Amino acid sequence: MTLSVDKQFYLTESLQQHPSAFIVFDKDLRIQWMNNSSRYIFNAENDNEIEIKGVFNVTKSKKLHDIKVASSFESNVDMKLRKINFFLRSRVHEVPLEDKTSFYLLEVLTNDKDSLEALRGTIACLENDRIDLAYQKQVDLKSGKLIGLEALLRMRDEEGKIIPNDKFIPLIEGESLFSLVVIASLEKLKEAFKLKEEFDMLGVTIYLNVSAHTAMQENFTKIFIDYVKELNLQPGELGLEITETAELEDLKKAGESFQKLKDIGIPLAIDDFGAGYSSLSYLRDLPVDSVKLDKVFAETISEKTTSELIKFVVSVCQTLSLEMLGEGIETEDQKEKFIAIGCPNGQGYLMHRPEFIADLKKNL
Ligand code: G
Ligand code: MN
Repeated sequence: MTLSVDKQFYLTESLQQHPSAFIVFDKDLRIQWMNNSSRYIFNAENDNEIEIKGVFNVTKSKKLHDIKVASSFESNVDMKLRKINFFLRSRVHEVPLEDKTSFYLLEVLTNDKDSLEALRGTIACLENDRIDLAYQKQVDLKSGKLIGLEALLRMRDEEGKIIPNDKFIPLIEGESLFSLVVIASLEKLKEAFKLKEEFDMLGVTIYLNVSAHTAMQENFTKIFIDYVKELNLQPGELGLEITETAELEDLKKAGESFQKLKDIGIPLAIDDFGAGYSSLSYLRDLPVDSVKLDKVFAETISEKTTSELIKFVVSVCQTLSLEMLGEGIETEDQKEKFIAIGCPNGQGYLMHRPEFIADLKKNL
């Protein structure tokens, strides 16, 4: 099939109002046209705010120009949007023209409305410095001693209101854009390490949440290795909580990435254990140091089934030499029950509500 120049015009015109984001570029990767949806996501008035720096065929991991492309292929497109660089999962369609040239139609793969909204919202937060962290204490339940701080991502909308994490994160996890959120978080996290020096919090681990999906991204481990070096962090000072909101296909590969992190002294905790996708196979395939029991268990700890399940996890952790922490502890009664069952550590509103750095500083 070839397309005459006027038909090319009609094709692009018909995509103008399409809900998916489309960008047209030529063989030299010059952007020629974007539809309204693209302009919306990237908040771009002008085509020159976006650059396509490379197009990588996902299946063959080759550059567009190295191979004879099929008429449509899945691709990672290396993009620059104003000042930020990221890869975007896309489908690229090659459309041959009558004059034997082609043009290329990039279709952003996250194309349901919520995903596009998440993409747009995240880009806006990144560009406008609307990414912050709140901190919640983790304690030894018996003594109350501070053992860790969990840094919780807090993104804000244009009006400064907190965007609920489940609105964006599950939808952009695994996108390279999410690595930029991690980088922005690490920048913010430096404030916590400063605090750590000021307040002599030896032995307190500061945990950041990441998804195993994010960890699968290349460069991801490098970001952390560089960070640990830059801040001269000692083993155990920075930890990661591995959260999962989607099924992970290649746990083994994730495990290999995580091993590299462990090797530089970053302890790993399985987050929300026992709920959603955070399953027993995580304990088998990921080199973890601790287990954080999902808060549903705290909620129903008075029920026999729940307390038996917690006992089971306590025993698994003991056998595998893993630390264990109960999440979502809101009452004295829940806390006492966790202690009685043998869960050593805890976190929850009873002990501490998440606070931004300035307030945390006052309460240390
Ligand atoms: O997935 P993860 O466990 O990282 O999520 C932690 C979230 O749970 C945070 O957003 C935090 O504000 C919230 N949280 C922390 N402690 C409690 C608690 O005691 N009860 C409830 N309902 N939520 C909590
Ligand atoms: Mn967590």
